[in-house]
Amino acid sequence: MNQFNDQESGVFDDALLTTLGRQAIELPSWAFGNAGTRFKVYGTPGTPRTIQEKIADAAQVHRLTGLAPSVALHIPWDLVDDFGKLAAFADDQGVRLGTINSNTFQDDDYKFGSLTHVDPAIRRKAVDHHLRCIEVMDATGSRDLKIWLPDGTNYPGQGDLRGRQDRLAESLRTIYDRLGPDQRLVLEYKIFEPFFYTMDVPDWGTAFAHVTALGERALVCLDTGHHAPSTNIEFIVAQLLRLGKLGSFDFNSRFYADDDLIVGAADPFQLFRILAEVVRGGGLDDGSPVAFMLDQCHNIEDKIPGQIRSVLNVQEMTARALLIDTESLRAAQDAGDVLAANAVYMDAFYTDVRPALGDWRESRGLPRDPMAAYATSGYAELIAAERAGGVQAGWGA
Ligand code: RM4
Ligand code: MN
Ligand code: MN
Repeated sequence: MNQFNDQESGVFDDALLTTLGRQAIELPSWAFGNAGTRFKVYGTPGTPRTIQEKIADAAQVHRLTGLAPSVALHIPWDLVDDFGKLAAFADDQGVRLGTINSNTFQDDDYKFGSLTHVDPAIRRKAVDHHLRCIEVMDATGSRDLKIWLPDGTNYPGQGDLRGRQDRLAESLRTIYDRLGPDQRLVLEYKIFEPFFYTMDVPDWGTAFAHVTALGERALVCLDTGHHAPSTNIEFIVAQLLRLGKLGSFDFNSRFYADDDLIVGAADPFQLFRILAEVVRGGGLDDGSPVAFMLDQCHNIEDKIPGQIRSVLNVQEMTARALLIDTESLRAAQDAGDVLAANAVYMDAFYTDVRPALGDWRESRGLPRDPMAAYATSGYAELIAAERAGGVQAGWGA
């Protein structure tokens, strides 16, 4: 018997359901556009042509799961004349606008760096782009500015590694000082790509150093696809939560690199371990500073069901993580009983929570099986017909 789940009846305790009820997973606008690899981008019937159509599709995910109340924007991909009007449109669709993601990875001027560039004019241009993103946040009411920098080098000797860090710190300081009192800066790290010798924010330690220097409203964004193979990601989660500097997740899954596949699809046990540390570290507590977002592309699968599957994967592994019998686990850990402690952990992971989650969804007026509900909703056929003309949105447009 564990503290959340009456094994005999197989139902969840109220404490678990209250925690699940708080869960919100933000969807990326760019997941609804056509994506692919550098070899080919595949189209899908009904793919959105505008940010408004992306928001309408994201709203279907929330309507069927109750898990995805906000949509992250990418600037300039989702640039519009009136963000206040776009926020009102999102509200009409039953969702709100969330994280604003900057983009310095598609401008020729940034070939040798953006916020780290040796030329102060280029750095100023990159800083100004981020100040424009904050203006968007002011209009949308967004809390988080997400900065993922593509800055890096391809060859030893190409750049002064320490000088790049100093310029980065100075640029981030200018951006951070522009934030409003309720706004945050989340700095995302990535071990490689687009550059292969060094990235200027390659790992959690570098991101932690910079956000610690900036102040309390600067935090780290952990993208689950941004680590070297065999990295213990849940250790980073535990450490950043312990240090009070885990701001957000970009969830996806990978087999080889930053594949941006459906979260949990490659390794559901890793997702469980990550969420177990989130639960243990208070990341799902009321008032937690941790934001949960998907950062994925759907290259060959339909986008809306791909996003539904993703948020359900996170919910299912969260429910399993909440089933860990923490009292028995602590007792076994303190006793040095390795196998008993591992058994407590695996007992929760091996619990099939889908029937209980189905019951819970029905109790909240949601479809028991959101994937099946979408498949029979007719929405896919509707948008394929409605959007037959026009130019489908690509990953970056
Ligand atoms: C990067 C990183 C950023 C995302 C871009 C599109 O690998 O994950 O979060 O905005 O991709
Ligand atoms: Mn990301
Ligand atoms: Mn990525």
